[in-house]
Amino acid sequence: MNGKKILTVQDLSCVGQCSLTVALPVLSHYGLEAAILPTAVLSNHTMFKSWSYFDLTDEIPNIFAEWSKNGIKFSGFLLGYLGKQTIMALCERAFDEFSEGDAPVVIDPAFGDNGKLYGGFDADYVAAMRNLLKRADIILPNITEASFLIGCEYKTAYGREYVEDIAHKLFEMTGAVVVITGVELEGQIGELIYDGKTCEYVLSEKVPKYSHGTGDIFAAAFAAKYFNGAPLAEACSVAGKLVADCLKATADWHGYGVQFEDVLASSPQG
Ligand code: PXL
Repeated sequence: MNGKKILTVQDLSCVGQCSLTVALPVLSHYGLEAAILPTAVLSNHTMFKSWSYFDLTDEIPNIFAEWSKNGIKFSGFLLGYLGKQTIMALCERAFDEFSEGDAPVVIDPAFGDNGKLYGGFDADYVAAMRNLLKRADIILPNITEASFLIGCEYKTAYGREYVEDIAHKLFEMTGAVVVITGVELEGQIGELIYDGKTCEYVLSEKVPKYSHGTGDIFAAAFAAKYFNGAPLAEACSVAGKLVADCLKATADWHGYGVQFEDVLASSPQG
């Protein structure tokens, strides 16, 4: 236990191996105290045929009031699926009121994949996210989210120039270190890290399987390693390997998230 308390802000999907049900075990595995701010309670995530959605915007100010009274502060923030623009304003309040020193902020925009927005999101949500990302130290968009954020064509086949151009534009837009996830190049998959000066790729074997929820595992493991002091490339490579191992362990019939439990239990901690 390293004593760092991290606030992760995401939805609580009761079923579906995503968002908080992934972030909590992963952050704990890496020795961080995981505090949560649930943005909404869903019956299951939105890749199912239907879902119920209970938005928690109205409750969050009450939670904040108690955190203030109890002097609660966090050493880092990890944001995932937020659901509504109203939650974004509350995240900004959380950074202002509950940050221990200059606690780093990692934001996964978590609004789309495979060239499409997730159900329930629209252009206004993307515009609001553009603004929120300015408060981040590190952002973790996939290619879909990056293309919506900067308004460029979404491509499935591309070269380094396409990815690096996106990274430059996102850096200009947000001022945050950009980690583009799910970059597929030369038969491999991984990330491009751009810190405003240099581009660094962390690519490895592509497991030929798609599963929902891989982005959430990646974000939680990446953020945990980063909050523990790992260099960004190492955080990417640990998180990327975890995702690959989890995908391999996931049964073909499974259908809703990656079966990460056994892999996480046997992977190195800290
Ligand atoms: O994995 C991203 C995610 C998180 N939370 C909810 C989702 C999704 C993706 O569809 O629906 C509720």
